[in-house]
Amino acid sequence: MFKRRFFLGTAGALGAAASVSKVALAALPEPVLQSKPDTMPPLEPPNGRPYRPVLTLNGWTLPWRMNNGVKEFHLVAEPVVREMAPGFKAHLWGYNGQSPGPTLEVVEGDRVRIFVTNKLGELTSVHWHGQRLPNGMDGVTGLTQPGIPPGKTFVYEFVARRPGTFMYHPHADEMVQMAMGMMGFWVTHPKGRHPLIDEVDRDICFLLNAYDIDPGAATPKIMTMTDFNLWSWNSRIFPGIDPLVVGFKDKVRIRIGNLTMTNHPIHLHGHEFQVTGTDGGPTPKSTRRYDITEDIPVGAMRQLEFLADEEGDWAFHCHKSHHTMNAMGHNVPTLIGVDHSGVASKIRKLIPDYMVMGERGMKDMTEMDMPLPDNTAPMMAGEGPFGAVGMGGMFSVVKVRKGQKRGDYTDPGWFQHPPGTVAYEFKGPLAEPVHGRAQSVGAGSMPRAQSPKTEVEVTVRKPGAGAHSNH
Ligand SMILES: [Cu+2]
Repeated sequence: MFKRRFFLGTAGALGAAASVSKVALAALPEPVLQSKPDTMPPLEPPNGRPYRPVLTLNGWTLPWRMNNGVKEFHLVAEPVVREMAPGFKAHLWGYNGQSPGPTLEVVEGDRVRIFVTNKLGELTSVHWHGQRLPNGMDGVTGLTQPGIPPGKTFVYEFVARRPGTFMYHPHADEMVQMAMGMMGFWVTHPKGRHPLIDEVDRDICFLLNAYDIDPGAATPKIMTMTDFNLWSWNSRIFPGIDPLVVGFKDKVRIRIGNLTMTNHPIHLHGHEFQVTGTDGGPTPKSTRRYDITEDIPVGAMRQLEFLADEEGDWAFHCHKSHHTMNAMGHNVPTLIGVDHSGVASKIRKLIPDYMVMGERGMKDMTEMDMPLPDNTAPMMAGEGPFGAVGMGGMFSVVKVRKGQKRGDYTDPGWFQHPPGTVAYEFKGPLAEPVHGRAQSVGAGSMPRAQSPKTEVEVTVRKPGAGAHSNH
């Protein structure tokens, strides 16, 4: 009797131990990590309400676990090494192995439980930017919750009440944690047909972010307010940003969130889009107009939608020209039109790596074999089918292709232009310039009160026809 009890007891204890560990495992979904900066295919929902998933540019969607009808995710805030472009790795902070963190995808009405484990050396929290939720789930350290201490895990739980495009980021030491790359995307799909949300063939999302990393260094300078030198999409810089691959005649939605400290006029070539959604949700149809550039304010999301009905490789970029360049010194005089032939070779005898910048413009730099410090992105790069593209930062290509199968985002290569449809060189004789329009109708809006004794001419350095023509 005693013996039997003893054995039962042991078996019971073992069983209990086993079930305890199972419960412990069940309580916390195992964190899924990502080690690559590649664009991962959309995550088809294995359970729950169906939807057509998004593609995260140079990113991925976090798998979840269903637990009694609740979608459970596990985010791990931690230091990460992010390859921002081939040959250039940055030491950032992020979630689950990458910066930005994984995209969270749910359906309107889903009950969501997110475990957040803090593997940083300081407090953090996660704010679910744009969500309707109980105040205590809003993730503002000190205001709606204590910060998550290092090594601890907090649980957020709420119902995804409205469909749309959202973001998440810390609300704890934001200046440091966001400058270090802590942010992620969130998409809530509508639970059925929605009058303002169209079904699309391609749904692509990414965040705008910015870093200040000295050439040769790997860790962002966190005190920077305005003078960032790396303008990135999902912590990638051109030419490291993947193309946006779509099929001919596809309806395409691009969702963009801005977590930098300045606005970005995002510009698409060859098509007109409509803004179908903002932070506040889907835009009323009466407000929609066609456009080709949309300024994305700080802390805001925009959904751009267009019909991809022009084949080709279409540039897609921020229209601030300094945002399509990578790290560079800003205190560089404009030397356009200045002849410095022979100067560089003299200086190079003293400073072996010296080169003169930008005699004919800056693009020459792309094609020069300039030695770079280790772990530095070239200021301008990219090798296109017609030569150097000379870009950096927030630049990519929308590739519109016939025969690109639904769900296939693999790079189809360069566009094969039909004969006679590429700009070409004119080889005839050049005509002499004529000053054709002699009579003007404008003379300023008012006479000026005082004039200088002699006329002043601002000296503009223009490139001459020949290298020595302006001396
Ligand atoms: Cu920009």
